[in-house]
Amino acid sequence: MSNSICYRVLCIACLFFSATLQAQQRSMLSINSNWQFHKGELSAARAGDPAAGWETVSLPHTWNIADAADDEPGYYRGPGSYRKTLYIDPALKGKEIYLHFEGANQVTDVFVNGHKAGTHTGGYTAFSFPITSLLQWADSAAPNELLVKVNNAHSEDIPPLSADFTFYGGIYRDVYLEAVNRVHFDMDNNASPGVFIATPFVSNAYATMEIKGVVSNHSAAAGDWQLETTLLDADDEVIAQQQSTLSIVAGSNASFIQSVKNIRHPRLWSPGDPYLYRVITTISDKQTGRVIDRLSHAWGFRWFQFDANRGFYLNGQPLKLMGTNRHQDYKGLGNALPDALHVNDVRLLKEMGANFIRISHYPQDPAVLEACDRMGILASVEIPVVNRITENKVFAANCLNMQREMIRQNFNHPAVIIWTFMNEILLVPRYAAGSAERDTYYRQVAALARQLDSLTRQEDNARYTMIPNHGSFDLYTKAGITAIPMLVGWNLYQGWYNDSLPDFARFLDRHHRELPDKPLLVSEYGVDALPSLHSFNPERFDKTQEYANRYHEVYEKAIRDRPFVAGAAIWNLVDFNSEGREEASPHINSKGLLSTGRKPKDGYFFYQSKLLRQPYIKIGSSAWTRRAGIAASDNGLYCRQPVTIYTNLPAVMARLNGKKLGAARAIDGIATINVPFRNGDNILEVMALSGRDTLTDMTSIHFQLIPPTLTNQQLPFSDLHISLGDKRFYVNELTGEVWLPEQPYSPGGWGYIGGKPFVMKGSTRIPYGTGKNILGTGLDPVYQTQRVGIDSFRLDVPDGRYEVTLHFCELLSKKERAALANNLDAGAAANNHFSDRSFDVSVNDIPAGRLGTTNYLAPEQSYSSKILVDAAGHTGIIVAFHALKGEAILNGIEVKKL
Ligand code: GCB
Ligand code: CA
Repeated sequence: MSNSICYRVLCIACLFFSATLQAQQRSMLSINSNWQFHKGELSAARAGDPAAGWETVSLPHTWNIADAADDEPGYYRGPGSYRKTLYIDPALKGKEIYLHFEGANQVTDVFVNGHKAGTHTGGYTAFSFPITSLLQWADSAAPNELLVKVNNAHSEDIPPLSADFTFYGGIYRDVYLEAVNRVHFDMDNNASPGVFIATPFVSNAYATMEIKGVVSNHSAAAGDWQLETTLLDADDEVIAQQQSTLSIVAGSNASFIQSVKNIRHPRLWSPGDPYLYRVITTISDKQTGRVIDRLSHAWGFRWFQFDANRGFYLNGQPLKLMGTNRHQDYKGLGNALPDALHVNDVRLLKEMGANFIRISHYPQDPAVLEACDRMGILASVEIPVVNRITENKVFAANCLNMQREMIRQNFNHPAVIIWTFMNEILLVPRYAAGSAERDTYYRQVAALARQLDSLTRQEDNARYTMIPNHGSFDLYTKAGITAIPMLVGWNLYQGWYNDSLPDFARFLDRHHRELPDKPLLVSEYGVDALPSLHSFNPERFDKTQEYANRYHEVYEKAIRDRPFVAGAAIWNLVDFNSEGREEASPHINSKGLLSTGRKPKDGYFFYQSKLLRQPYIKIGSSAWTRRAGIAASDNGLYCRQPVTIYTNLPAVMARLNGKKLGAARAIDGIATINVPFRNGDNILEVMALSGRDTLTDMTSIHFQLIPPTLTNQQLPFSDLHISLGDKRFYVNELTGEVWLPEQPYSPGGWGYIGGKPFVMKGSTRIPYGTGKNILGTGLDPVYQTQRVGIDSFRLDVPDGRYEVTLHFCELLSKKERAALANNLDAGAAANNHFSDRSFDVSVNDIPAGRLGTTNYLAPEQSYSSKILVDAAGHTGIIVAFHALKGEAILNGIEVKKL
């Protein structure tokens, strides 16, 4: 009998035993259904009373879905209570019962039958409390009252203190009831599995494995137990086995180490072949052989190394780590996602061709790392110490505790290669610049960083440590922060928040020159992109898809060209909620490659074409299927606009409505075709040859073609939407209407007369308009830009009846207006943008309101008005402005023929 057959027999025997004895081992039952939730201080009323503010909910749950997305500044941060009646199966009598929470934000108190079971601090790590002694037992399932108080109020003692994301409150991950025998693997170690797998040596030829853990004997008697570790391959063949005996006195713990030596020719785990073995560890009764506890973990054999000159190596091969960061929230769900959506994100990352994820800025649902193990994505995980610290012992203890929890809870994931802590920790420092307190503060930050780093190395000597800094090289090197971790991460936004695009590469080279021994990762780089905003002359901070594309092209190349850059993680895989953000998309940080509902933007396709090994072709701006533009001439009824095609093949050919358009060479993965769009639907097909195969993609783009002369007979006027003070096209995703950038009036056509675009004085961000959240509208980009000092707006439309909608918004807050009024120098006063205003508007001589800062134009509040007018006598539509005080303004205009 060959060895493998022998093992098979053994295995079948195991299966037989495990089937009959399953009930005696541990059980883990989710208890997500049928909770009662009350927002606010605990109400005295019994759960189930809607009048007292109790509602029935299921977990995962958060109480901030609505208020994190609405226009009221802020969101509820305070207490919330959950109650549930637990019916404990009488079959569990004699077992030890634990409640296991995968995560609740951020301080949680758990009570069972009125008695405190425990408190947990921190919103992103798991916790588990023994509740056996608090339970009531009966012969039928006995009711037990569970009360969970959660509080997401700000605390100076708990990280994160400040960060660019929303701290959704609630029990937002799964909760389990666990039952174990009195003798079991340690259940009281930071909600970890109590057993830790390491592979001290791995090579192609052989590997060693070490299992460390603790067995608890909570029974009344001392005894001997058999401990066994079995390594199975993916076909359930036993590869190795290790046994030992453990004697433990009653009521105590015993630690153990099992070493499996000489695992021959392990099949290595890698992104290309994420091969998983299974490690099964059991405790059995020495006399009867009965299995009393059993843990099962997937494990992959791999070895890795970071080098300051040559980058990252996996299993002896160079591998550039390319991937993204990831936040855990989702459109309409806040942070309360079902597991499947977490897994879906990892799949989307994998399908992009990525091999790396920075799980930022906090540990996430266990489903994420499980998916990374399975799909072959290398990972960094971190605790949420972001922007600043508090200089006290409690804060430090909370940081250290979170780091320990994170490491122990996630230790058994082969995907993890980096433990991270402290994101951009000098971004929001305390005390005045240059003060002695500031210096002391910096020293305290460095001291805490050293504590976290050494704790991490003690806990796990096989992974690397990393601190990601913001792009202030001198600040971090002088504060000693770059010297502490094994890897330095930089979050770089040159060409976005600061400097220009080429400064990114300069920064990387500077690190390599000045810190030649420190391996470097670009732990973040990214750019806001709204698939609804487009420009053919993109500018920094205009939020257009096109500027974002340029940014990614420059960054990707700089990273690719530098072998010393071990890896890079785009900020972010997904758009995410950051309640305090005012943007073209309020409350959303739109640097994701996918929208909050996981629709891909161009960046996603761009990286697919760069990272996927198989031939690839994709038409860019897939969401830009509604376009508009002005025809070349009144006879040439088409409008040429560029369309980007992502491909890793040398050239593409295109067809429009079945007719050949010609070919374009792909330069560094991108081919651009100038498409002569006709009015209406345009079917665009692109193809590229890959050996004998032809790859294709196609799309249908609806084009609203506007003739230069609005009375053009061939293209009768229907409607126009124009954003004043704007250089971008904006697609209203709800209605499909396309807003055009403004243009000056020319006879026969349309446009403004007089004035200039609004510019936010002193802003380093968008070069025109503002990024503020405009209240009372979903058309923020239209309202955020404005023409100031406008005399009139004319459209030489044919005679007929029209609906004209005018959009206005005062773009400065009261405070800004006051500040500017006080500081006005002679020059500024002359072109007085910022004084109070009052002006009359009329449309074809019909009064359309006296508007001003004392009536409808409240700061940052949208105001729009619709008016019906007739155009007659071939004079079209004239919207006239007459300023009484300050300057007249207009933010947007829509004209529809009735
Ligand atoms: C960063 C932060 C991240 C922000 C990001 C941004 O550097 O680490 O939390 O969300 O920049 O978009 O500004
Ligand atoms: Ca506008």
